[in-house]
Amino acid sequence: MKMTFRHYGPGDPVTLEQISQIPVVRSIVSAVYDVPAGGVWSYESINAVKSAAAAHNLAFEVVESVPVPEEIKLGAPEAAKLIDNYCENVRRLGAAGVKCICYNFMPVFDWLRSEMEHISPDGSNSLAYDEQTVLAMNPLTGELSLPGWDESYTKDQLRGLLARYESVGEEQLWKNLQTFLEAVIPVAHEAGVNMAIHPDDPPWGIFGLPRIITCEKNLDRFLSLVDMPENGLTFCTGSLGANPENDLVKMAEKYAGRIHFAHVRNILHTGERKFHEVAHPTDCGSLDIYGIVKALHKGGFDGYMRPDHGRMIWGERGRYGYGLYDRALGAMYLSGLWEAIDKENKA
Ligand code: DNO
Repeated sequence: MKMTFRHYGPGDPVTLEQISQIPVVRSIVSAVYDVPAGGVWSYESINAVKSAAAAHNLAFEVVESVPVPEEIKLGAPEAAKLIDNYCENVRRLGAAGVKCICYNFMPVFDWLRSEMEHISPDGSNSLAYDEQTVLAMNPLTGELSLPGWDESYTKDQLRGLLARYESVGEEQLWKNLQTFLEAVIPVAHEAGVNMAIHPDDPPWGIFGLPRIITCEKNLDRFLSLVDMPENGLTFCTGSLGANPENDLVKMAEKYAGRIHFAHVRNILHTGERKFHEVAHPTDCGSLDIYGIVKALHKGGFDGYMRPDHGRMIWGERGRYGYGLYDRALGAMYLSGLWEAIDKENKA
């Protein structure tokens, strides 16, 4: 297991120096942010991320994300050209030493939350999701302001995009995903890169849009679309765990060999399709983080791990979910679990 930490580039209030001072972290997880989705990343920009990390003794082995443009998810006529661009990015990143690329296949909206500063009794705050609140918002009136969503769409563009998805149901989305994988995975194989799809967050359809990377049955189907080791998963416990029917301990062990990247965080369920994010340890939430890490170890997990969204604690302000302090505590907790489990198994 290789512990990593996400960094959003030069504009991130969390510095590379701070990350390098977390004792267990050896690589950053980052991306090139100066090219819109669908474009080819320049060698200069890729190398700039790499050398900035190297200046702090950090590797740059994981990219999150190379975004998949909507035209690919829609299976639009421009998809073939955009898939070529995507393949070129995979080649360039492989050549630069990147070993793992995280991406997702969620139509229009990336991860969704209804509240950015849910206050806990201890004064910390975190991200929360309440389906009732989300459904009461109309994405077309600008009421919706969500962390993972590209708000650069104008209302008209968004209306147009949602209309184009009206004819794309789950089965069509599966087909478009298969077309994408059949082109990209052989290139990833050549480039020495593992592709790791991120599950949908939350793992169910929303605003009438299909979502398919949601549960064990669908992960089985996903892995069989192109049955090569490079076609793998980002095992995001908070995303999959939003549905209590997902047995994460079972899934962690079952998929360990195809999990290239683990996003480990905890959430507390407070109602039907209602939860908020909590500190990483098992006792703080509804997910058995110890059981999950143990299952990954048992399954032979050998990929990258990162602490995922943290709370805002100690007065920190910054990018929602991506402050320094609570994620650093998470990195320490997770690597402590890993060390103990690993040593017990070798004893
Ligand atoms: C949330 C993240 C996601 C993730 C993308 C992967 O914090 O895990 O935004 O980066 O969905 O493409």
